[in-house]
Amino acid sequence: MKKAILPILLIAALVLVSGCTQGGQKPTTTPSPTQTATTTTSPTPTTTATCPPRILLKCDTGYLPGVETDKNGCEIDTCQPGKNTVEVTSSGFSPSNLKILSGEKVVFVNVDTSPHWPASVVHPTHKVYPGSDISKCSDPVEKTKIFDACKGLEKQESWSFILDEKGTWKYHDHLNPGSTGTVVVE
Ligand SMILES: [Cu+2]
Repeated sequence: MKKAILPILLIAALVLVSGCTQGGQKPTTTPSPTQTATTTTSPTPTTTATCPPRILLKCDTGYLPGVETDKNGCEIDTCQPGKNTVEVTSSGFSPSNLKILSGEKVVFVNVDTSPHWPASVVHPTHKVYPGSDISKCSDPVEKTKIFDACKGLEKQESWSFILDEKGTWKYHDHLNPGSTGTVVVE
């Protein structure tokens, strides 16, 4: 009996071993990981590529930030003259007629390359607006209370004045007395 069982056990053991080695090889066949890495990201069409980048503008005294649309439909940031801003150009004051309420401030900005000197009429004494007088320009305190820039404004320089007195007030450019403008204070 013993002799007959031994070969059977040996064969059974061999089958088991070979079965184990075969089965042990199976896990070595790694699953193909190529299925997950195939999502193609196509670049989205850039419809805004032609518009320049928006920037945060810091506007000068007398100007307010605004937005305009150019011919390409792009929004562009701009600085526009404020409600009571008078630009001084080579051809005069713009606007040359301004209507304000008593106590409001008017800002004069020289947008010309040569200097301009806004001041109350009448040239050369500048005494029409109440309290104004060109002789007060030498007093550092008094000159802040008169309708007179007391100097030529350089390019891009601004000067502002609060008008409290109601009425129609004419002013001029002291460096070019023929250039005049009007502020109506209501
Ligand atoms: Cu003058």
